[in-house]
Parts: sequence; structure tokens; C-alpha cells
Amino acid sequence: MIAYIGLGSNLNNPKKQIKNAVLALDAGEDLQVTGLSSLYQSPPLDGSNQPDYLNAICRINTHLTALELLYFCQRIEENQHRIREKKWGARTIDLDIILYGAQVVASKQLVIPHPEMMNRAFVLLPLAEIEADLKVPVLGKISDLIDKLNDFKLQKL
Ligand code: A4P
Ligand code: MG
Repeated sequence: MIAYIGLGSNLNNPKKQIKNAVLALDAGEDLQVTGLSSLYQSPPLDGSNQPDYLNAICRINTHLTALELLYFCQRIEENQHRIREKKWGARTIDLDIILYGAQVVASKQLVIPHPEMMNRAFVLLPLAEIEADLKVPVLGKISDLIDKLNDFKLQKL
């Protein structure tokens, strides 16, 4: 199955957090990382006084189910948080499943396509960078979704 994971970080060397998470995703037998976007910088969504985020999207190939993939991502988050938690008391990496093949999931634990993806330039632009002709289940063509975005502040690094 081909899936797309969104990575985000705004604490404790975000560039390194994202790099480490990609390495951790690719480390086991269950999953291969087959594509990675550039890094994109943007202010926090809630406009609060936090550092800017760095975001990226990676494409993976996996035989894990969507739920197994979620647990795997959460384990990576925990590993990278633990180090940080003592020092900073905040989370430094966020792994969201954006798409899992053409599958549509709506459970308590998991919603795919990611319910906020169409509103987030930091998801859509890196996704289009690695998959320009993507058709998103339910939502339609990625290029159309990008056209519909409201004003956004996003800088490709
Ligand atoms: N969950 C449901 N669907 C999914 C999915 N498709 N992928 C559930 C991953 N998780 C999914 O997530 C909370 C619960 O969502 C999980 O237990 C899972 O069962 P979390 O990552 O533990 O908590 P969170 O990150 O605080 O919440 P959430 O909703 O992921 O936050 P967001 O919406 O990702 O917002 N601004 C910029 N510029 N860039 C960012 O990346 N990110 C956030 C976090 C805010 N502002 C941002 C950015
Ligand atoms: Mg999350």
C-alpha cells in the first residue's frame, strides 16, 4: 500500500526531528520511505506565540494496516518526545497519516484522508511536490485543492 505521512515540528531542532522521524520510519522491514518533499516553514495555525513550524510529507510503501501504521507513527513520536520531554516539556514531532491508498477511514482513532488536509498549505504543497497528479479520495485533484486554499504564509526552504 502507498501512503503519505505528514511530518511537523517546531521545537528542539525541527530539521533534525523531521530527519530522525524519516529515518525511523524507514528503519524496519515493515515500511519503506519512497519519497520525501522539501521542508516548508510556516507560523503556527493558531497564531500563538510559538516558534514557526517546519513541515514535510513523505511517501511510503507498507504492508501495515492503517491502524498498525498509526501505532508505528505514535511509537516514533513517543521516542522523539521522551528525549525532549525532560528538557523542554513539549512535543517536537507530529506524524499524521494524510492518505492511505484510496482508503477512507472514519473511526474514533483514525480519520483518513486527514480531516484538515484541505485547509493546510503545509500539507497540500509538499504533497503536490512529490505527487503532482494525485487524486485525493473524496476531495478530488490536489491542484484544485491548492487553488481553493485561502491566503497562507508558507516558505519552501
Ligand atoms: N488521529 C485521527 N486521525 C489521524 C490521522 N489521520 N493521523 C488521532 C494521525 N492521527 C490521527 O493526535 C491526536 C489523535 O488523532 C491521535 O490519538 C489519533 O488517534 P496527536 O498527534 O496525538 O495530537 P495533536 O498533534 O495535538 O493533535 P492533532 O489533531 O494531530 O494536531 P494537528 O491538527 O496536527 O495540529 N501549524 C503549522 N504551521 N504546522 C503544523 O504542523 N500542527 C499543529 C498540530 C498545529 N499548528 C501547526 C501544525
Ligand atoms: Mg498529530
